Amino acid sequence: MINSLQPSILRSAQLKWSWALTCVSALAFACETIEVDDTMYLGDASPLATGVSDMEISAPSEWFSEVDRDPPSPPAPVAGVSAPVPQGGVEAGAQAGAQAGAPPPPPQPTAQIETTVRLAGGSLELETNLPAFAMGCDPSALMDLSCDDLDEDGLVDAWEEALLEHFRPALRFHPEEPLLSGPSAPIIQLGRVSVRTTSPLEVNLNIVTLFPNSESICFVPSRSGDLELSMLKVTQVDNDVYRVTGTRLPPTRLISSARYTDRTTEVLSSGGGAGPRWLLYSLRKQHTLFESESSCVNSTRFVCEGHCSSDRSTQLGVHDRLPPITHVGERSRPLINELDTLGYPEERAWDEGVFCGGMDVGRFGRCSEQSIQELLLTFFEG
Ligand SMILES: [Ca+2]
Ligand SMILES: [Ca+2]
Repeated sequence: MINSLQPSILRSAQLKWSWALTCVSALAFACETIEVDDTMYLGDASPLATGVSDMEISAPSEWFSEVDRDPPSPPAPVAGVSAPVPQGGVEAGAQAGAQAGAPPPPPQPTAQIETTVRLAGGSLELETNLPAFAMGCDPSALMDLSCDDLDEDGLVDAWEEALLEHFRPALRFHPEEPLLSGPSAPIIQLGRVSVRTTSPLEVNLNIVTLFPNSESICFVPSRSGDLELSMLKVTQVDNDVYRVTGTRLPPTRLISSARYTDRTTEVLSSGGGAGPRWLLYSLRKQHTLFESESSCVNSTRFVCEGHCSSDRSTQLGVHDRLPPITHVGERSRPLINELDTLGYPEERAWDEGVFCGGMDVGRFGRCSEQSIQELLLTFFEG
C-alpha cells in the first residue's frame, strides 16, 4: 500500500515543486516587468483601472509639458454675452478697468443754469451764469448748457434768449380793446439781440410786437397788420450781471437822431411769476405803446381822449398780456423767417415787404407802412 502510494506522493511533491517554481518565476517576471517597464501606464488604460497604487503612478515631472502645468486660461469673451461682474461689484470692476488703462468717463456737470431778474436803482437787472460769448463757452460747465450760436453773431443763443425772455415788455390794454375779444390772429413778439460794444459788453434788444390789425380812431385809418417796436440797451455791469441802461419806443416815422432814454421805466413788481417786468401801455385800437399812463394821456401823438388804460396796478391784470416771443436771429443768419407757424401766413420776419397781418389787404384797404425787418434793424448810436 505504502509502495503503491510512493509514486503518487512523489508525483504530487514534484508537481508542487514545479508549481512553486512556476509561481516564483512568474512573480519574478512580473516584478521585473513593473520595475523596468514603468511607461506601461502612459497608454490608453488608466492607472487607476489597472489597480496600480499611488506610489506606482507618481510619474517623473519631465513627463508633462509647460502647458500642462499652467493654470487653466479663462474662456474668451463671446460677443453678445455680458461679462460676469467682478468680485467686489461694478465699482471694483471700474477701478480695475481704470488700473488697466481704460479711459475714465467724462465728468458730468452738476451746476445748473440759474437766472434771476430784479430791480436795481429803478432799472431791471438780470443775473445769469449763462456765458454771453460763444468763444470759450464750455458746454460741460453747466447741466443742459448749449453753446450754439446759430445766428453767428458771437453771442450764445441761449444767453440772447434769456435776455429776450426777461426784458420783453408786458402790454397793458384798454378794457375795450377789440383784440382782447373775438377770434383774431395772435399777438406775438419777435426779438433780436445785437452787439453794440464787446468791452464792456453792451447789446441792443429790438422787440417787435405784431398785431393782426389796427382800427380807426379819430383821423387815423384802420390797417391790416400793425407793428410796434420797443428797444432796450443792456450793459454788463458785473460778472454775470446785465442791466437795462436805456429804453426807446420809436415813433412810426423813425428819427435818425433819436437816442435811448435812461429814465426809469414803469415796471410790474411781478410779471408772470418770474420777477419784475417792464410794462407798456397800448393805445386802444391803434396799439401805440407808451411807458406809462401819464405819457399816454399827455402825448401829442394821435391819441383820442379815453383811449389810454387807466389801470395803475403793479400786478398783471385781466387786460394785461405777455405775448410769446421768438428769437429771430440775424438777417444774414435767420433763426426763423416764415411766420406761418406763428399765426401769420405769407408774412416773413426778414423781408422788405410791408406787414399786412397775414390778411387780404382789401379787408382794411391798407397795410402797415413798415416791414418787420426795418424795425429789427433799427439801431441808435447813443
Ligand atoms: Ca447768437
Ligand atoms: Ca443776435
